[in-house]
Amino acid sequence: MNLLPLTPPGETPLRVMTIAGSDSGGGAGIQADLRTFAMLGVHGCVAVAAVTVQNSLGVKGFHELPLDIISGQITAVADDIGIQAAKTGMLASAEIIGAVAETWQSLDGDIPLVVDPVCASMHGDPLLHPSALNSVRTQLFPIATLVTPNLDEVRLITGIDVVDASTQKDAAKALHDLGPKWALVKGGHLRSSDHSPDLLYDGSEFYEFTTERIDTGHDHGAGDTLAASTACALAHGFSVPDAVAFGKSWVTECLRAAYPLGHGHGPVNALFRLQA
Ligand code: PXL
Repeated sequence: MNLLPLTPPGETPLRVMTIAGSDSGGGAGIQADLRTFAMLGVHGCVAVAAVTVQNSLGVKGFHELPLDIISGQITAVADDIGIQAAKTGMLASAEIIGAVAETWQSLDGDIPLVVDPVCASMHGDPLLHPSALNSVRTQLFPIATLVTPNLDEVRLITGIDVVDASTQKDAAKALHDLGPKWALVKGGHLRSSDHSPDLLYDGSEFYEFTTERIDTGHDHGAGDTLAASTACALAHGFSVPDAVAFGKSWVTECLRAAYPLGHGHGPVNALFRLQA
């Protein structure tokens, strides 16, 4: 695959921020985002929103950080270091979403923001209080350049059960109606057994992305890695369709190299280029 342009040694790379949750098992969340940022040659910055207690078998609990600490991380970095793109992941509560949205809107410039509306872990453990869904719709989506829900998140946010190409289009329209510039409906296990069709919509045109499906039991962090790599491409000035195409190809390679870890689900592997 083609990688993103790299920065010469000693020069400052582009800066991309993740506003998300920590995964103690290292597979998803901030840990996955930083691996992808590093492997794509950008400088990763972090606003920790919550700390999860988890391993490969599931999430045992989480602790939310104080709102001023979350907002403070974002403004401290933006005011000094500067960021060219960001992504959100696990934001846990309506209060955190409100603080992140308000802080984001106070920043100078029109910085691309990828919103991955994380609601639950792959084991079904909640990562967002159900009472926060309305804040996702009314506060988080309107500030997004791109939203990247999976099919479970689409159902929770829009009420639409995506079962075929037509309902996938309906969902893309319903998501776009909530205010993001672009909506990506990730196909997951939809339609075909060896391909994973994702549908991107900007309010007027549909773009379909079909990449090879990699069937692995180890796909922890796949959604985070797609959003993180897409944010890196946006930082480089890619158009949203080109950035999504790049993110899809990056996560496909990470899935191909996924490995077992612990007694449950292993993670996608953004370090695949460092291996034997
Ligand atoms: O993959 C979604 C995700 C995001 N962020 C954190 C997570 C998970 C899934 O478990 O733990 C912190």
